[in-house]
Amino acid sequence: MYEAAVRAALRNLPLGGLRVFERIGSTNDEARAWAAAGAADLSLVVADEQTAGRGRGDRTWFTLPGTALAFSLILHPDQGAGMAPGRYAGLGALAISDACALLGLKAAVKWPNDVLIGHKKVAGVLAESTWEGEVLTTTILGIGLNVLEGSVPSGVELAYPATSIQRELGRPIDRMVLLESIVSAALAWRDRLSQPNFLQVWEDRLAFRGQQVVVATDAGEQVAGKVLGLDANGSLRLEVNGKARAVPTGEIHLRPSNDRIG
Ligand code: BT5
Repeated sequence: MYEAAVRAALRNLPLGGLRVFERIGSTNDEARAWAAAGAADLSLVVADEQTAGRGRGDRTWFTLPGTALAFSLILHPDQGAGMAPGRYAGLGALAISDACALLGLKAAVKWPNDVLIGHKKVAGVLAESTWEGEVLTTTILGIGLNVLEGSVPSGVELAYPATSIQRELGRPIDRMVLLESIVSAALAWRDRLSQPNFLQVWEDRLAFRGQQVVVATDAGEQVAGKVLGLDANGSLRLEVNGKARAVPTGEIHLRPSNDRIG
């Protein structure tokens, strides 16, 4: 039933292949294994529920059945796009924010990989790349989105306040409509990944632009500064002590420095 609905929703999109699961560990893991076994460009893995969904590092991403979207798109970059691997998290975030805009919801991108509505996290993006030497061969673009009310994890401590599309919209919405909308926006942005306009739009949608933030790396370094924008690789440009400094994507957390996020 779930699979039939997914296939019907995506039938007009030029996907390389499609695998649909009622329940899976992580769609990114499935996509990575499929890519290693020769999956075509633009192949997609979709699951109703994840039992071992992943965020960055060793963090967990919760995907409860019947409520959310979890999927991973396999991208084999051409050399042009391969020059900008840091842009992939942005690609996912822009596609999600486009789909939100179609519903009349204004979403902001908390660099590098979260999508916020009203300062609360509604979606996360996990872009994982595979390299052969210097050449980027595959990027798995994983997207998790809280759609219905029940998707917002309860009883667990989250790194950031969370919300769902239903909560922000004030009414439930068909997950399949959103799935089609996000995947089709991702395909469109993928063709524009190397263009300056891609960065411009990503920058325009950045949360906390012009504000003081603290960026903390998993290595324990803390960088405080004002958000200026992005550089060509998708690194965050901060003004630190009057000087511009680029913070590359990686194991990084960003918070407004006054911590007023609710
Ligand atoms: C992310 O990591 O936000 C990336 C999440 C990517 C999930 C997708 S789902 C499809 C694909 N398959 C996977 O296995 N993963 C991808 P990060 O910025 O590290 O944030 C993780 C943190 O978000 C967790 O430590 C929790 O605090 C919080 N979190 C977990 N589940 C959440 C949810 N459903 N809604 C809001 N916050 C959540």
